[in-house]
Amino acid sequence: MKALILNSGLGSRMGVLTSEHPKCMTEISHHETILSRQLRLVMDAGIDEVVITTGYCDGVLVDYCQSLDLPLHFTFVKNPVYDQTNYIYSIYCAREYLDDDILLMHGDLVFEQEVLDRAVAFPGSCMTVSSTLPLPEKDFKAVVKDGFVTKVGIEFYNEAMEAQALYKLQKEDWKVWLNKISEFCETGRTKVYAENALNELDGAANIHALDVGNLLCSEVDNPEDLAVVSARLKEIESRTVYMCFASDIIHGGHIAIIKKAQKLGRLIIGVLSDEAVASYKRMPLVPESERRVMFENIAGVYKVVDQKKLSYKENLEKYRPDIVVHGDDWVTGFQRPIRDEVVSVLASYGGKLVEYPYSSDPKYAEIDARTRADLAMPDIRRGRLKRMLDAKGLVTAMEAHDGLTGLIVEKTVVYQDGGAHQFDAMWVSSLCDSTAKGKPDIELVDMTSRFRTIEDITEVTTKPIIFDGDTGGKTEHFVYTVRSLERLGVSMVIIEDKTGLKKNSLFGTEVVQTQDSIENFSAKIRAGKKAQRTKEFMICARIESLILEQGMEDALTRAFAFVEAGADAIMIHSRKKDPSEIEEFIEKFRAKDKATPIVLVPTSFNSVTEEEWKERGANIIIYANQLMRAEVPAMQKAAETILEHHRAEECDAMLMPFKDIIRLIPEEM
Ligand code: SPV
Ligand code: MG
Repeated sequence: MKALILNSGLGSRMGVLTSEHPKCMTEISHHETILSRQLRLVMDAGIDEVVITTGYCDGVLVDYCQSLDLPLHFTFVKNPVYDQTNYIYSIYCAREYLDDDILLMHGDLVFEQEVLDRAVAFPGSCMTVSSTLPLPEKDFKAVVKDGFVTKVGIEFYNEAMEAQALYKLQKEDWKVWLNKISEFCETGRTKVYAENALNELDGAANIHALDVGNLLCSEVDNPEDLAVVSARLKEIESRTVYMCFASDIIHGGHIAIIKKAQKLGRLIIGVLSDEAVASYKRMPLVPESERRVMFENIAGVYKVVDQKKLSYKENLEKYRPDIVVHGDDWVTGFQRPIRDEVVSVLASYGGKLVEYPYSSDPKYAEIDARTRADLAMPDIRRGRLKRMLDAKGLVTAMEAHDGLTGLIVEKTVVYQDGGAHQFDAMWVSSLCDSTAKGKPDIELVDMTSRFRTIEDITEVTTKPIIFDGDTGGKTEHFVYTVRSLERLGVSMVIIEDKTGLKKNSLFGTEVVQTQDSIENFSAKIRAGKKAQRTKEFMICARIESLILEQGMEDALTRAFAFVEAGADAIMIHSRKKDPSEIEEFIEKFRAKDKATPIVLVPTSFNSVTEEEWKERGANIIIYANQLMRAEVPAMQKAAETILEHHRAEECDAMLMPFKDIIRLIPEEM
């Protein structure tokens, strides 16, 4: 497509403003003239061929265009009789260069970007009109019938709309009109508008009316027009546009939407906090502070701010952007409540939501898939638990004892309040790992086998892993375990302060269990920390004092001693239904230690919500065995039903079709 800009005229109504140059060189803002603005917008619309008709002060105009140093190819065509003819003749002079789709505009037209974008994107030929502006007395009006412009001139009032000489013309429509223009000029009708020729076509050129409503699209005929248009531009240029980004990788799709948004005004980018990103998709690979820098360095971004929550409300009320830009993917689906809130906040102050089609380009999906694959790698997976703790304050982990349960923890999502809720991490429980193998939870399943379980899980998932290390075994063995777990990409090992034949804590004092001494256990922690090679791996000390009824004081003394020995976190356990002893422990521990993460396994004391635990000062909530306890009765019931009926038909209703189970399994890693 070529742009054709008509600049031959005298512009005499501008007075002294056009004494030394053509009207199009009049300044409309402190940094732009009518022409330089037109050229910038034409360029942004992807057009690089510009034909300019000249006449009055043609040398000044040509020099000016060249001085702008734009990556545009110019063709200047002088109308030698510009002072005796109208622009119909200028077009005629340029006809040999106009063998393409044409974006035709008068040289004194000032319009905003959206007007041009809409014209260029319009599927057929079109002329810009406004159904909302009053009909002007002396300027162009278009007669519009069934959406088509049938006549253009200053004399039409019936079925007419205010119209501006900005056309996007497809080659075939333009050819019909240009032939008529030639016919006019060759028969001496050169003092009329080019539209007089159009009016004789009787609809042979299919020009649609493109209604741009109140968007700026005005010609500048005199100093009064100039003042009005300059004021409108000032207002347009101070418009702010808001977008929020959760992405940690910027690809071409993001840049394309950023560019579109920048055309609407000064772009403010909200960078979604790590906590909010983690709550709706996954812990970002790149932390918030780094993501800020990424966006700050994109050319033309006006400001980068933090967006703490998924909800835009706080930032919209603070920055009051004129426009919010988003992909149209949130019109349906779980983000809908977030969008609804944006719409209502914008409505409260007259802002507007602009949605662009969401790019489903497979190359962006591939980038996403590659990022996910990276998340599974040991070095990337290991550090994420610590970062999540820092970002979210409270992290949840669900038990996984094989690849399939790992996939359930990885993929189960519940959509609530515009967010997607999922588990942050996986717990590789000694109880469930042993039970899955039909063995008691007495450190009988050896480390080699336990590591195999971890590998089964890591092969198909990406979430961080907390490993139940039982007692950690002998200190001399524990140091090897630490290194092996680091290599496997595990984020945290929890070891309990018991010794001898360990039994599961849920048996409490019903079985013989021996608590380790503070000295021995502290030495084990110290040795583990010393053996550790990666900086993010964590060793958590689990205190069994409440399970073994040794009292609160003992629990607290041990907790502080183990932190002193280097424990990165403390797990306090209880098998009481009543959460009060755990609450008391947290309160007393937090009175002295505000920072060390507290881990809980609320299997028995399960009435307290995650939010309540967070408020009290807990940091990791482990759901230690619920998946195993859900699968065993379901399997038993299926087995019994088949035995009762001597066939499988009755059992079918309680089973999931295998094709649904298979959906969980990744096709390729
Ligand atoms: C496990 O899941 O193996 C645990 C937690 O150690 S508990 O069973 O509550 O002791
Ligand atoms: Mg255990």
